[in-house]
Amino acid sequence: RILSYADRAELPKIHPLASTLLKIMEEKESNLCVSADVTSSKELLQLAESLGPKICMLKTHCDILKDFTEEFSQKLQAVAEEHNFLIFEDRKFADIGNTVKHQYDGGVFRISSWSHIVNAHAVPGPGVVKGLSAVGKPLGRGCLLIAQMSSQGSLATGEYTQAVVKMAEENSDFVIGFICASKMTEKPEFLHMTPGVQIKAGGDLMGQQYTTPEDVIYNKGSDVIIVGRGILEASDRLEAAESYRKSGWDAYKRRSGQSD
Ligand code: UP6
Repeated sequence: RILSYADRAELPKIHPLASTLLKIMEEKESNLCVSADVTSSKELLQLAESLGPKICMLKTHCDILKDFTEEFSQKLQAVAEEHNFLIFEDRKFADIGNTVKHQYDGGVFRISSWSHIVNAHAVPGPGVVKGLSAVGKPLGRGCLLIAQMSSQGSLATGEYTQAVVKMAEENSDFVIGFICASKMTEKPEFLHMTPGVQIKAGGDLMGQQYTTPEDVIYNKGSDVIIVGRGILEASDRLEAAESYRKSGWDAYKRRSGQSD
């Protein structure tokens, strides 16, 4: 039997943002993060509005939008508040601290102004976390470190993955968890989020590999499923989102011993 999301939200050492997310998950009965990989800001806002009630988090790639504006980012924040989900900009920062500080805070996107959560590769060493933290920590933001990737031939394995976990544990004032395939640490303060999820296992033609919500949550012990094309390419996106939400939630209930 494992701690429930609600129990983990109350842990003494929990990061406030992780606690917020865990409470949202429990309240909305959703461990689903939709990956809103669309190229028009209007479509992204429509997605956020319609799928908002089903999700705990919405993941963006702001640099694939053809028409990103500050107004769009303000609208997205309003929808996130309305439907009670967090925004995760999947920027995958991977440079020296001083550079990522500017990339996070500045440029056209001003990511720190609208995204609750960002992520980073650990490959530059702890400086990348220091740089992001300098911007994000005063704003109450949080960061995920990429410990593993879903793509075929990923180099983020073995000792590298272990070193990422250590880096997260040493920076728990800003790092709230991992992008990973399975549970990385027994420390229940950390959140595990897994991309490469579809109802049917398989992959795409560019190395993506899929596992099922059940496998990710129940067998691998992750916390959040990240789903893009499994929902975006469905004929009815809302119905697909509900089916992923239910699969993810049922798997969590089984894993935490709250059902049979
Ligand atoms: N993503 C992965 N694998 C990783 C890390 N991130 O797929 O290891 C991201 C992709 C995409 C989403 O950038 O936005 O998760 C997965 O989309 P999909 O469900 O359509 O494959």
